[in-house]
Amino acid sequence: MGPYFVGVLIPLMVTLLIWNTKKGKKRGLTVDVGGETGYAIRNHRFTSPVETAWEGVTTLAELFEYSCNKHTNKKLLGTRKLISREMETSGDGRSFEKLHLGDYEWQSYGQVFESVCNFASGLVQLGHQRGERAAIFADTREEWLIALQGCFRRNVTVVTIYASLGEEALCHSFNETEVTTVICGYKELKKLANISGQIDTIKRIICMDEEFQSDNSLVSVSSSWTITSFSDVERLGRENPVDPDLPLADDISVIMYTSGSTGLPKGVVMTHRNVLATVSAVMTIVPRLGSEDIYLAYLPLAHILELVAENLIAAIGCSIGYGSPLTLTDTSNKIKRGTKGDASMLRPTLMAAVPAILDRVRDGVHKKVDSTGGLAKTLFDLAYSRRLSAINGSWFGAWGLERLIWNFLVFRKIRAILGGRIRFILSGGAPLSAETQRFINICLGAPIGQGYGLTETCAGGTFSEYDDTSVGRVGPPLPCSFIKLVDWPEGGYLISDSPMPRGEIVVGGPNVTLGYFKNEEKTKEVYKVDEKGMRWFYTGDVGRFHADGCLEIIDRKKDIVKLQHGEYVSLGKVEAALIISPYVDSIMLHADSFHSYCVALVVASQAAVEEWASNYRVEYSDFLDLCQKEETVKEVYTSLIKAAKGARLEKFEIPAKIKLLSEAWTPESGLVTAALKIKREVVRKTFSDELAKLYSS
Ligand SMILES: *[C@@H]1O[C@H](CO)[C@@H](O)[C@H](O)[C@H]1NC(C)=O
Ligand SMILES: *[C@@H]1O[C@H](CO)[C@@H](O)[C@H](O)[C@H]1NC(C)=O
Ligand SMILES: *[C@@H]1O[C@H](CO)[C@@H](O)[C@H](O)[C@H]1NC(C)=O
Ligand SMILES: *[C@@H]1O[C@H](CO)[C@@H](O)[C@H](O)[C@H]1NC(C)=O
Ligand SMILES: CC(=O)N[C@H]1CO[C@H](CO)[C@@H](O)[C@@H]1O
Repeated sequence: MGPYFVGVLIPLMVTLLIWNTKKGKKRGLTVDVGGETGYAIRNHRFTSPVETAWEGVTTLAELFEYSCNKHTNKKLLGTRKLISREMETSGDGRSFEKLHLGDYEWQSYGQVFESVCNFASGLVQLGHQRGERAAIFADTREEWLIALQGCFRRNVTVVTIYASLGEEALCHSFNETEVTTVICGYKELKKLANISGQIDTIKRIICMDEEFQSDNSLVSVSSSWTITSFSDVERLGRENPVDPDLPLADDISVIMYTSGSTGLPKGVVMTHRNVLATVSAVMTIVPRLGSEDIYLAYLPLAHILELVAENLIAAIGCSIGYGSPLTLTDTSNKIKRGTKGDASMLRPTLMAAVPAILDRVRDGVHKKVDSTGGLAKTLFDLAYSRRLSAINGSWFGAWGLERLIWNFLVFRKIRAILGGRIRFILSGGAPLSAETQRFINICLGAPIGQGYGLTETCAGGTFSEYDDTSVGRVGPPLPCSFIKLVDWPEGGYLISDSPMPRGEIVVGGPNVTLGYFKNEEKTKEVYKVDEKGMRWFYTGDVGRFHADGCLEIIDRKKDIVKLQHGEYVSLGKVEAALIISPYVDSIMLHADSFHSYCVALVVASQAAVEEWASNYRVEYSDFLDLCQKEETVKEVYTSLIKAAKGARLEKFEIPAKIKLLSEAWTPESGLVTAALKIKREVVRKTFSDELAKLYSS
């Protein structure tokens, strides 16, 4: 549920147009708003929040129909043809699935619209009643978007769930929303069959893959559920068309279950108006979004960022080509060697990414350059530093022959990794490090910015502008949002702080969602309606506003803990400082008001620790054994202290003791979210014995 950040890369062509953009431009302006006293900022171009960018369009269903009528013969959805699926065995005997994928096969706007109408009619034929909810539980693929729009045409609220959530969360979400129809893939169907006893509201399943028809193990559930294939639903609808039952702006479009960092997931209730406001706001702020653009879709559609992005792309006549994180580039894990990854096949102009993926691109390039060595490395380093200093002065002063030469000699090959035509990237999930942001700027040849939003604000929040080359900030408010900082005295953040006002970030506007499904208590806690009727969401994040009206996220309220003697420890800040140590893969600091000092759980970086062990001839049987050795713990601890000193942490902020763990924290283990953020409560619970031991010994 944490904040997520949106980064932007923009075409060189556009940078030309705004050649004369001045430094020190005001991007956000103060504004008078109601509600709690604070320091409020609005977008510099819009005095009141934007609600829709298309005249007369008030719902996502209308927007889609309008676009399909306008762009009938253009390509909308593309999926790669599967040529073959092979198992490959690696040196250590483990086997991996490798895919050989062919070219994209496209459906036009007109064809997709027909599928959507057929699906909507088919849903009625299957017996889905008015007022009942449907869930979409699947990886990102074209059927997902067709099902979504199909449901919208029948005013069916769609419940979405992260495909990576555990069984408990799944039961909870389906039970709470009393879902009667689930639209899923074969993989997800098997998961559901496992827990069929616990979800009794489900009556029917629509399966996107045909494999289920030959799976005998599903016989046991077919008594309680009717399972129909996606194509049969479309056929049923084609043969028995039903009139649409279109929703209104304030009808609920999606209930989105987000993987909270604590407890069970919460369903965020979004109206058509909410989502449309964000789609419109992004539309108005991104220049030159045109129908020639091609978007590579592979992030989870159950995430608001991807949902907004795909609905926007489909509204303006662009094409969406589907891929997956494991088949993205030519060297991706699941791509058969010698065949093309999604990006080099599609050659997209737009894509969304999580920082983890951009980090991986960066690391991959560095590794490649380092291993090549010699002239190539010297050339790369030189090109990089020349471009860096050019960018530092002004993005726009960076033109000319030299740039063209570097692009030709060095950066062209890097751009080819993502197909060579990328001009814009939306990046979500976590803050992008300044270093990666710069790297992507330089190597992809376009500025990248960041934005900030949450599921609760329907991804509305801030979005940095294309001509802003600073790093570490998330831009001014989107046109659909007001952003207000309010005092948080306990944390030591005040709007009267100098040189910049600081405080908890509160987001208001038509983008703010209705609240949490069936959870009035929690909703009341974080949503407030002011005397003018505007809804405000209290994010729990702490930020500060720069003089030009751009926001910077500096802390998270929940992550600040008071120690026994009253000192406040910002867990996130300390972790960010300590993770610099090369021995650390993941780290979670623990502090509470019963103790006067902090402790930390540290997941060791296997490569770094083993390298140290071999350098110092430390004997060990396996990695677990190595992590339990006192000398290893001591070595890692010493390096943490060094990192802490480097970041000038206070004594009470430095963990007094650590526990070294050998197993990585992955989304599958449930210890981190899909965006790789630590789930503190879960980690605390899982390692409660270890934590207790750290305090008792
Ligand atoms: C859409 O469905 C909701 C929930 O069933 C209902 O309250 C609303 O009136 C419907 N809207 C229209 C326009 O029929
Ligand atoms: C879902 O609801 C059913 C019956 O209402 C109940 O038996 C089951 O325990 C619930 N499951 C969860 C995970 O809440
Ligand atoms: C079904 O449950 C069994 C045991 O509870 C588990 O081993 C298996 O992995 C589950 N299958 C799926 C597809 O989740
Ligand atoms: C870029 O400029 C900032 C100040 O504007 C300076 O602190 C930084 O060292 C510069 N970096 C490079 C690589 O020139
Ligand atoms: C649901 C919601 O938050 N609606 C608000 C949208 O924004 C307008 C102002 O533009 C408010 O008046 C609504 O209350």
